[in-house]
Amino acid sequence: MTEDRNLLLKQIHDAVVEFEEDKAAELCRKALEDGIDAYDAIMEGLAAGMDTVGKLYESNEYFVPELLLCSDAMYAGLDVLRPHVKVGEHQTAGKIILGVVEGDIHDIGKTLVKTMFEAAGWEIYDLGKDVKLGLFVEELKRTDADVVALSALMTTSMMAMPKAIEMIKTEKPDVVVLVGGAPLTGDIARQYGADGYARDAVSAVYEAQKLLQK
Ligand code: B1M
Repeated sequence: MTEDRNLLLKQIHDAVVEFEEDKAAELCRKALEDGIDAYDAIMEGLAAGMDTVGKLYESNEYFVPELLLCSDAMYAGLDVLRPHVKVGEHQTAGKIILGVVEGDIHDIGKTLVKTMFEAAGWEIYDLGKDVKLGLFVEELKRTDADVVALSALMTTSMMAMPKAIEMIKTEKPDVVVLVGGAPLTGDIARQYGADGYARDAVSAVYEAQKLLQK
């Protein structure tokens, strides 16, 4: 059983790496039929596949066109799995604004973060990617959200975060600002003035919840 599970997750991984969009979706449906937890299939299949893709990119075996095709395969699988993701049932939902900061178009991680908040019953205002900093403030004024979540995938784009946090806190000092993305750490988040940092999509929900309860 464990072997079958691991084989299927590996096949999902491979479908992303080999940019086989239809196969990725089909295998994800099979994973659900076989009773594999949707979140595990996302993380151990689809996200693990993107991780390998990243390594192939770094070693110059894959280039931008391959990355885009792999992202399409990963999204095809995510569309199947997303409605089935379960998070702890005792969460109290809130309102969250979510976006990738300006200059950065990497939105796969942000989409996973969104998925987890959606599954936990939060009201989400997704601003997408390459979001101008002022837009976070505009959306905060409009929605009076409890949390603003900023994602960045590049060491260059993450430098926009301190400015964004300052602008957001000026508008609403008690709003919780959460940051995440591969180049960030808890230390950097603190230096930037964020209230919290999460290293992955699941802990983002728990961190937001914890900070709101403070
Ligand atoms: Co590019 N890219 N990319 N890329 N890309 C990276 C990020 C890079 C590290 C590759 C490399 O050089 N080694 C590098 C950045 C280097 C740096 O830091 N300075 C890079 C570069 C340089 C670029 C371009 C400049 C390339 C070029 O055009 N010359 C360009 C950027 C353009 C721009 O943004 N202005 C570019 C473009 C692209 C594609 C469009 C082709 C594609 C993105 C497609 C898309 O997102 N729709 C792409 C991809 C796929 C990657 C890699 C291969 C994979 C990123 C990814 O999706 N990972 C990446 C290399 C790598 O990571 N090894 C790379 C999977 C995803 C699930 O993980 O996003 O980390 P991640 O999300 C995690 C956590 O970080 C966390 O939770 C998620 C899941 O648990 N998390 C949060 C994320 N946000 C969070 C927010 C939170 C909490 C947790 O709270 C708010």
